[in-house]
Amino acid sequence: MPKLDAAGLKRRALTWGASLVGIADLERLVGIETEPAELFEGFRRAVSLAVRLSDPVLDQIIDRPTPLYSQHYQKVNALLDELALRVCLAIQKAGGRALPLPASQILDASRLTSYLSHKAVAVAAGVGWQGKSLLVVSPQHGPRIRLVTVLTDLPLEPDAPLKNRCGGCTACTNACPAGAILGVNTKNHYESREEALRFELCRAKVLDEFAKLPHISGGICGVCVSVCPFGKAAGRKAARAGGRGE
Ligand code: B12
Repeated sequence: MPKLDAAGLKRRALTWGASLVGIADLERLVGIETEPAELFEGFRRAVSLAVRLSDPVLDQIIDRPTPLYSQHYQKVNALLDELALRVCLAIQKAGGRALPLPASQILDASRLTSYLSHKAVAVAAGVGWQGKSLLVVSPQHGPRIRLVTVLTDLPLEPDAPLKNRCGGCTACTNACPAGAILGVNTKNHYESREEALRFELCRAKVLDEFAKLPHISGGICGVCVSVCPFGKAAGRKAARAGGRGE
């Protein structure tokens, strides 16, 4: 049986098109909502994979989603699902069990939830911190990443979570077209999404208004993704120098 360790799996995922990869110890995620409740049974780790979005596509988003972003969103979701499948197959070939979860499938349309929160996994896997926008903000690309998760029983070396670096920034709060982001910081993660977001305002803007715009499919907006200084070129430079938000 070929041996597969965390470093080897990460190397392979990066060559398949992942931009960031982290490993979460499922112990860190005990108690999060999953569907079904026993989703983690028989698994020990979650592999969090992120694909970076195109900067020019995101830079065009000012106060609503664009048709270009709508198309990009679908293609990135397809790549994420393929990455999760490839990681699953590599783990199975090494003798492990692996469960790839879909990038963007909504299971409960009234509560707007899925199998599990890819953001919670990414935070536990050290891919980024949970920002005031409720999004995962990575040091390398800010929130300009989309996420997917693969559960496994392989005892891969887990990564450590990152420190929140939003600091006093109010960019997402000021820009949100729904006025939904409260601007409350969190040290590790929010206990409920209502702690960070007037959820109903976000939902109504995205699903009742933006989803009816021409050439826009799926529940997309992108404004809080676009404005985050960590995702912009200048913010990335400052983040590398350790200067922003600390
Ligand atoms: C349903 C859904 C929506 C709904 C509801 C959004 C919401 N705020 O919950 C709607 C359609 C409105 C929506 C909007 C958006 N979405 Co959306 N959405 C999802 C989806 C499919 C399911 C989310 C879910 O089940 N949430 C359930 C709640 C309860 O979980 P949660 O808020 O994520 O986390 C909770 C707990 O897990 C816990 N927690 C969080 N972190 C941690 C960490 C640890 C260690 C622990 C113990 C607990 C913990 O606290 C939270 C509050 O209870 C996910 C994909 C997925 N499967 O994750 C994408 C996802 C969250 N969406 C995403 C994006 C980008 C967006 C939009 C920007 C739209 C767009 N694409 O342009 C907006 C942003 C809105 C916002 N600021 O939150 C990305 C986020 C990427 C990132 N960088 O963070 C995801 C992950 C899709 C993806 N595959 O990348 N979305």
